[in-house]
Amino acid sequence: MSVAKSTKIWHPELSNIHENAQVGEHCTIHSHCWIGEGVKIGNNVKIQAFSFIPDGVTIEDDVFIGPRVTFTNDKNPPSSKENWLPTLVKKGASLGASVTVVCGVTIGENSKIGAGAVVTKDIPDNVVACGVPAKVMAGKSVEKKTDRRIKREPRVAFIYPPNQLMPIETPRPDGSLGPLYLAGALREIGIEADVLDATIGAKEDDLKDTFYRNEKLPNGLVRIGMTNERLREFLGKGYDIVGISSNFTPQTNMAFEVARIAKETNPEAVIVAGGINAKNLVNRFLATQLFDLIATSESEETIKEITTRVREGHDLIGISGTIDRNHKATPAKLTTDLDKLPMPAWDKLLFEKYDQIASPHGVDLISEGRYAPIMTSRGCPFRCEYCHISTEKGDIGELRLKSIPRVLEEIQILKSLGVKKLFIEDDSLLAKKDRIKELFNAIKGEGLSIADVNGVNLVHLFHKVGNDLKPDTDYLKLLYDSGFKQIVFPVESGSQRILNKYASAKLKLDKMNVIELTKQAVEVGIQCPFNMMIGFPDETEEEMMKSVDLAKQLIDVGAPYVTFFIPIPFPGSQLYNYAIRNGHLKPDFDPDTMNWKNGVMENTTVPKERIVEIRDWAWETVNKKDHVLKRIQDSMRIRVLSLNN
Ligand code: B12
Ligand code: SF4
Repeated sequence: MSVAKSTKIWHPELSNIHENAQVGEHCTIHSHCWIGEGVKIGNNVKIQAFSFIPDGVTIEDDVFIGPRVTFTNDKNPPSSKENWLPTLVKKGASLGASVTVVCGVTIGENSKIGAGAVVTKDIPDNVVACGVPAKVMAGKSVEKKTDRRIKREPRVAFIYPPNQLMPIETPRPDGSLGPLYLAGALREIGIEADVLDATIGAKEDDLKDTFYRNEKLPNGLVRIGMTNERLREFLGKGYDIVGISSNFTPQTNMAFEVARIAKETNPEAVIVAGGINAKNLVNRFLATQLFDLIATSESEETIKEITTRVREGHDLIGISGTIDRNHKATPAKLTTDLDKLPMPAWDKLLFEKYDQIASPHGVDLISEGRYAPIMTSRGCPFRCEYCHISTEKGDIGELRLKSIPRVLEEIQILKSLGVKKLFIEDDSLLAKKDRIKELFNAIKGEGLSIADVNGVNLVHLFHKVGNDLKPDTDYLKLLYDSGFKQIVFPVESGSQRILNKYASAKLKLDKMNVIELTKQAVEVGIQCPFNMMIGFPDETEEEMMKSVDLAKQLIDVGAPYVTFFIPIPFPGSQLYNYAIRNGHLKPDFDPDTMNWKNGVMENTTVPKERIVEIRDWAWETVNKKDHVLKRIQDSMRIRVLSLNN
């Protein structure tokens, strides 16, 4: 432990001061105190008996901590360390006896907290706060006016950055839901934001200059979407707030590029990033010095708060669900009632452009009419190691459902915009069978086609017959009748050990006969391609072969094709934490390489080069020749289109 010599610990044998804690000069620590790993305590700090100060707490100089003061560091205990939130007590603050501090807050300079208070929010400088939860009773308010005050309504743009792909990858347009929900939220406070999917471009852009433009980048990837010059022109309209969505790690540098251009065009603009990737690479994002805030959660409320602050000329300190430039985190408020979410601003999607590019989710070049993304729920009951949900339990990973009337209302809006095909983007669409039955019975008559490529878990397609689990044919029929012509089945692996260890044991191969399920689905009329994953850190070749064998059997009974993915340890997943801990991934990994067509992890049981070989061999061996050819042709066709244009 690093404790300055001038510091007095009254009864060292009765306190627990972790060896990695730092305690400055001239402090006093009374008996029975717990000071955890990584705690930082400045100079002249007084800590009275029985205080609990865990990892994540920083206490600046001249602070007084009364007896029995309790700090916390975990909002949803027990959760893993990455989810813990830091707490800061600023210089000269004084905490009375038995104060409890809920983690993730800052207690301002020279402020006093009355005995017994429970601090749940930031406390400004120079105030007195008391009560449960602690409220400011006296002193000045911290909310400083800034020179950001503007005389008109703030102009806001949400940008989905251009994409950079491996040359063998097929580009797909990304009419992402995130920016649409955020624009919908701002509508509720009277602000019309612009939404730009930079892979497609703005109204005046031609697809040949955006989606069908292939620019070879020095990193070996191919960039699709608007050029920097066009982005500069677009951002030159003078936005006060530029929100950048970053869900995908391989796109990280594209998000930085957009932020750099936004900063260059308007140095005064507030630049905010959000999305699964941004929140999990927050240090990298902030290290660029380009971002004012990183959103750390679902942000419908957060974006309203940010915009209101800018509108009123206030600073950006302590906005819920953000981390600011000083790495100060303010917890988000979780939206549990999804019916209260704003309506996504689908009308801001440039449908006439998407109409020219069929399927948003792959290489389906035959257009089935206008499509749009929709979500009927958020979160998932499972927690697969390779998915961000695995670290978000107790938070946005929890399954939350929209009511049936709300979903039907959304569908009517989409129909009024000419949408014919819904892409359901739920993490786990079928999780509540009765609800889905009710929903799909209601949708049946709407004449829509439906596809789902993400959120189907096979367990929900079985039902109990006596003591056995059998494919639920009536359910499959209902799905078909409601418009589901294709469902991607995520079998993930032919090895039960791999399924148990990495995929929430969500499939029990001995109890759920996926061959039988495929037969039934095909009979009902549902096309069911499968996804497999091979190349987990400790997966053996033998286990991979089990997946290949199962895949062959699935093709034999009518699956149109099976895709083999190599698991990528995406930031925010348990697999990422595991990979970093066990030397499969370096903490300073290059996000440009985090592509599922690559073997990314080092020191795996089967070396990554061999995994890539097996993946390519498996794909060609398992799938029918005409499918393999079609995939290559489709992807070539897109590339050729772009070359011709
Ligand atoms: C739908 C979806 C898709 C769709 C559409 C993608 C798209 N562009 O929208 C399709 C099927 C195409 C897709 C494909 C893939 N996907 Co996907 N997909 C999702 C999914 C399930 C939902 C995304 C979504 O629309 N959410 C709903 C909206 C409302 O939420 P949101 O975007 O997160 O936005 C909210 C907040 O994040 C925040 N926010 C977001 N942006 C911003 C910006 C600002 C300024 C602020 C303030 C806040 C903010 O506020 C928003 C509103 O609450 C997510 C998992 C998830 N639950 O997020 C995975 C996810 C994004 N996909 C993932 C992956 C791996 C893939 C694929 C690589 C899979 C594959 N093997 O092919 C491909 C790659 C596609 C590509 N473009 O390169 C990973 C990404 C991991 C990573 N770090 O890279 C995720 C996180 C799932 C996982 N495994 O963990 N995907
Ligand atoms: S079932 Fe899908 S959404 Fe749910 S935790 Fe697993 S990978 Fe994530």
